[in-house]
Amino acid sequence: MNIQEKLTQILGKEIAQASNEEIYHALMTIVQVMAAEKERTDSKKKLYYISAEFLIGKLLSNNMINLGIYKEVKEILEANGKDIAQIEEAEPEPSLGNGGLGRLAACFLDSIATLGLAGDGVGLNYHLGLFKQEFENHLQKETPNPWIEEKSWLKKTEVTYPVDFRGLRVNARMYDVEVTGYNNKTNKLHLFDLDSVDETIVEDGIDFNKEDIEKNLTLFLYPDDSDEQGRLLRIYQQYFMVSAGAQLILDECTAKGCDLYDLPDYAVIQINDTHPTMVIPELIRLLVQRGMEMDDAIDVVSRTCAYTNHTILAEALEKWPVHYLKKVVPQLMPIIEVLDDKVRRKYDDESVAVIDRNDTVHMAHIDIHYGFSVNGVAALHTEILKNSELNNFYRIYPEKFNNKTNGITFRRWLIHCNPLLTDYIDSLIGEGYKKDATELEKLLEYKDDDAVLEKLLEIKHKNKETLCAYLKETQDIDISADTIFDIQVKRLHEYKRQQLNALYIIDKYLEIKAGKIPAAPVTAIFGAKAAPAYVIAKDIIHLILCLQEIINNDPEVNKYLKVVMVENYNVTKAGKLIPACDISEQISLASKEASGTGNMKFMLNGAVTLGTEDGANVEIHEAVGDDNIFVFGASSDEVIEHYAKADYVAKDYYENNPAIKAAIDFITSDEMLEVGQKENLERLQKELIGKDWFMTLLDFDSYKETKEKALAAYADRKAWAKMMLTNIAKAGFFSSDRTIEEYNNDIWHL
Ligand code: 26V
Repeated sequence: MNIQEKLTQILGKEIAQASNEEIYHALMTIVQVMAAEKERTDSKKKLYYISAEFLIGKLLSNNMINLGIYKEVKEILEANGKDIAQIEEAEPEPSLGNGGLGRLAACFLDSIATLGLAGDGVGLNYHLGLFKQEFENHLQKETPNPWIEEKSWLKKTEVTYPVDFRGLRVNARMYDVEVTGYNNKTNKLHLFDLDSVDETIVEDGIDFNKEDIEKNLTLFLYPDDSDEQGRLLRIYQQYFMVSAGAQLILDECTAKGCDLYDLPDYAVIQINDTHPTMVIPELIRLLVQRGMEMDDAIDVVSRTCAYTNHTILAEALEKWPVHYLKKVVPQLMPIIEVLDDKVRRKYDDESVAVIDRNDTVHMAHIDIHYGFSVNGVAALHTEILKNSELNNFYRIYPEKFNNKTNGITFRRWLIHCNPLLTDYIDSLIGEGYKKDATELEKLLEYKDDDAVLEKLLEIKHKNKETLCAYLKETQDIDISADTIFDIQVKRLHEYKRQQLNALYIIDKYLEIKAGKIPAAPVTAIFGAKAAPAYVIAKDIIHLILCLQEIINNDPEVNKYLKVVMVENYNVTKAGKLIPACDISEQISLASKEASGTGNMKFMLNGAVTLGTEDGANVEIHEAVGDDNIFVFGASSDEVIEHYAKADYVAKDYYENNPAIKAAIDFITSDEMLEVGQKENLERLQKELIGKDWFMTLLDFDSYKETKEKALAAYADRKAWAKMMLTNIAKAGFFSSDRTIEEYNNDIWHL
């Protein structure tokens, strides 16, 4: 039966007569059957990628691309008067991640399956995911984001494992999502859940009783952890995930005939940041329970686990007070104490201890001592880990440290999100690049071909028009595709410095008001969620929303400058924004952004980066060369030195730089106070002058100067198109297929 017939049969009516929801569900059935029929990747040794987040995004179109039926389905739908984009709208987006770390895990699953490697994901099935962001009175408001429908991509299994907490035993049930590889076999994402979770306990925004573990365990991703109950709940979630995951791993290995002493020949566990760290003591506990000596168990587990570090921000490195762990998972404490004791006997260095003098357990330290590999996620990041942040560990275990520069899956971030560009690239260099991304370099042959350059500009313009229509429809915002689209989308964090971009916008606004008309009109687009308890981040959102209100409604200014804050930025919206971008803002304080992956997505879609020498920007710079990127700001060495000497004083910049002073003063000007909240704006202003921990003002001048250069360069359309082409051509290195090949060659050995 062909797809058209199958579709009609499932629908029980003509396609033209069916609703978008009906078609979406019918296509889901077709995809699920096809995926289930695909061969499972199987081999003696298997990878378990364990992660608290998998930001998989909508699945229908991606699965259809990977199964090779996307084009056919699109045409069938068209022939019946249906638009595939409208069908996609019917699918809710699972929001099982915060940002880059979770999205990386999803890209990795796609590449692992595409490369035909045996590797499954292990995580949690949060019913309400991350919160949904709404704007009210120019402020972020959080609401629940229910995404699991009656019929969904989740397949309930009969597999359950008991998980014990102090005074409470629960049953973890496994749900599976098929992970289809591009023209290859399939793997699975295992998401554990609790049957007793009750969504009705959520009241008033995203508040709920944090103590009712049986009802709340997998309700939300990372509930607000600003209070003790929230932090305890996080430990409950983490242990639930790793205990069920560890039991699954041991079950699968024993089923394959593994003698548990040979576990490292059957399983490799990649620990995605410190959130799943308890898998180490838990596995040790389970092995001892099954009769192994403690020392042997520690040795076996240490040869099975590998750790990825995703940040050097001190406040993000997890540390749990011993009394928290005793309260929730007392059975792990004796094991963690043994792990600490072994370290203390060998190294007389407090800084590498597992349990410190304040009775706090350092999760990353467990991973480093009791895992066989430690990797950073971009070259600069790994160097910083080795030379400063984790230097004391590097000196003990130099052989464990390695770099794996992040990557992105081109199936989603080019083929799916940018069909116009994809088809055009296909017509120029064939489709080989879809399996071997470095083939994109063949595009360089066309860098002096006027017709090709012209066509790239035309495609970009069409994508910008599509975005304009989308923003008009979803947020009733009017912007023009004939302006420069300057985009910064990512989680809101001071180190990412959305506030630097906002200060530039204020500066520009003041210049226009003073009669200095810019050469080219710009639309500054933001998208960002702030953690519910992160006060200053929410103040920055407030600032941007107020600027949007003031600037877009000022007829003197809005001809030259507009500001858009996209509501509820997520994977789906990223797919609409990225193909339409001219200038990609990657302006974190050097040394702070471990890698960034949005930077790669923008580059692949022909945007030019305006960025600091931070994270993977450094490697993007190397790949495209000085002429195809706009780099500014203090270097990571300079920044690290400022922190060491504690010699950065924001107030000096405020007092001595008139442009900075004017922009910061504007935050609490009468105009701003008319639309915004005094408390929020004053707090942010005070923070910028009095603290500015992430050195916004340090880079203001060089940011402004370099941004002006980029905006001016845009005027020479042909030269700009050449930069676009070079960025696309050099993006091959940033395919997650390359990253996964490196993980496999150096760490997993599947
Ligand atoms: C976590 C937290 C938690 C509490 C307070 C503040 C804070 C700040 C940052 C984080 C980030 C945790 C780890 C993370 O998401 N890292 C991101 O991983 C991406 C994939 O490797 C990488 O591209 C990003 O640069 C990195 O920030």
